[in-house]
Amino acid sequence: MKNAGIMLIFAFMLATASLNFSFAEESRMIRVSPSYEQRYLNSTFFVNITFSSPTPLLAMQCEIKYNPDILHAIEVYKGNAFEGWSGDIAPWLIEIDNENGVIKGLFAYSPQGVYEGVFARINFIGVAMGESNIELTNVIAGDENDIPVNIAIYNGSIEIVSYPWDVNMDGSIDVLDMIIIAQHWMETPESPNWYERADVNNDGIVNVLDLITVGQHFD
Ligand SMILES: [Ca+2]
Ligand SMILES: [Ca+2]
Repeated sequence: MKNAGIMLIFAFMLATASLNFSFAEESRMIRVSPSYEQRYLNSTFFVNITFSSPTPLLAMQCEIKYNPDILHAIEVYKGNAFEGWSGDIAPWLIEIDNENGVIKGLFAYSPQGVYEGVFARINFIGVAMGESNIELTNVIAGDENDIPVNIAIYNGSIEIVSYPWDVNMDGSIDVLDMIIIAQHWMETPESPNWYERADVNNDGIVNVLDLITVGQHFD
């Protein structure tokens, strides 16, 4: 009876040990945040590179890839997690290459180690319609015991869409958008030349209300 009790405790300890282990492995991650979001053409926005780890990380580095036909990176900023930042001690290392869609030279470190937070913030602009992956590559992170540590990578994507009132999707809200509405005047989804984008307010008919919506958003 006593042996059975000990066996039970032993089995329980084994089970929790393996649980802890798998939890630790899965919870150390670096992540593109947001994982997916829609943004408007010609708008600027931030993408964060965040991380979390069951052991304090002393340092991290990575590169970031994106589709330069859809996104351009404007600037990279230090996150709130680590103390030291490549942009502060070696700004010449940070390279934003909007021809090839890659950001290089990002690293950060803290002597006492950090568990989680924002590694870097990237300011992008959407330059064309479509979806771009944002991929983390050449990720290296280290804690007190291991360099590198195993770390799961979660990439993200941004889809660039246009405002409904940018009828011709050229990034400007002007008289050209009004002309398209005029070309489809009083048409409905049953009309042979129905053009959904001309129905800016999405009420099933192209009329003066659509003109007003465009006019309210003129550049
Ligand atoms: Ca337009
Ligand atoms: Ca309408």
